[in-house]
Amino acid sequence: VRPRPKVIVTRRLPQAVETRMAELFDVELNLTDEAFSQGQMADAVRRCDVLVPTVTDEIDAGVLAAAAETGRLKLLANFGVGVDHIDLSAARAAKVVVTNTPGVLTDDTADMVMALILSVPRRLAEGEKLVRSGEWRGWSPTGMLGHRITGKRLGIIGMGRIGRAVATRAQSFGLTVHYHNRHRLPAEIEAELEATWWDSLDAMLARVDIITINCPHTPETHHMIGAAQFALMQRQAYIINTARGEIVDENALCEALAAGKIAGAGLDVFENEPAVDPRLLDLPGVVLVPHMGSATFEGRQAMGEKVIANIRVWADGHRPPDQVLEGWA
Ligand code: 8YV
Repeated sequence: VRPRPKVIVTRRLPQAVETRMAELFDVELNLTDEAFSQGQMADAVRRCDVLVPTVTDEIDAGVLAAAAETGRLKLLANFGVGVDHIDLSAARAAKVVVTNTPGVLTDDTADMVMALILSVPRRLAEGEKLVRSGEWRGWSPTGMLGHRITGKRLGIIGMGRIGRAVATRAQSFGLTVHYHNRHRLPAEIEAELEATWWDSLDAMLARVDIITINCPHTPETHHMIGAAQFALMQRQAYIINTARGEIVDENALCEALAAGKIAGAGLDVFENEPAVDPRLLDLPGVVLVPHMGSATFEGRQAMGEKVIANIRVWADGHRPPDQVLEGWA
């Protein structure tokens, strides 16, 4: 009988997930739900076979060096699809396998993109504030006018699972779909999504009305949208980011919004979470939500089940289904 792997979970997970983990593994939970300090993290990775981190844990070369002192850590079973907080090449060098949770948060994140696409041009947050403040003086023919969604051009950056789920939703809202992706989609998928591919990101940015970022944060996509890109966008353009804050130069975004270079932004993610550039708080045309794209009961449960499945397959000596292959191939 194989010993049960020692699994350390850095944050609280849905109750049913924690219960199942306790049945299957020798699990240690962080009951405080406070992110580990550097010292706690170094201690944890020396003592476990499997670490279950989240986006709030920085698993850098230093953490992996601490793990290497005992050589016990073998699997980073990330709770989340994005793995930009993990140094993949250091993990690879240390022979630590990394897994993530793709697929199960696609629809929820795409729904959040649509919520922001609908909220920003239609000024939902401003309207809500008006009602709550008691300052609403009643309906007026010219009150609270926003911009129509139907017929606008949507530019999707990153046409993976989430980008495609956004495209499907966007079609039913009458948006025309444009996309920029490293690789062009197969013709039949392009036809199904009625999507136009742009080889040049800059060329697409200059032509679309709403931009949504749905790519991972990597060294290549870091600050992919900065001052030069905002300068290309239309004054009536809106930008939506549910991916990672670091893909956008937040300072350049604030400057572009303040200077009226673009019309607005819908942000679920920020460059220095949980800190938000204070300039964003005072700008009209901006809707801000706290990194909640995958925050549904169903989604977080499914993410936990994926983490468990990855650990079980790995513990059985097989390649886990969601092994992150970047840096491994
Ligand atoms: C989570 C996410 O909120 O999966 C991701 O990459 O951003 C979200 O699902 C969180 O990052 C989980 O670690």
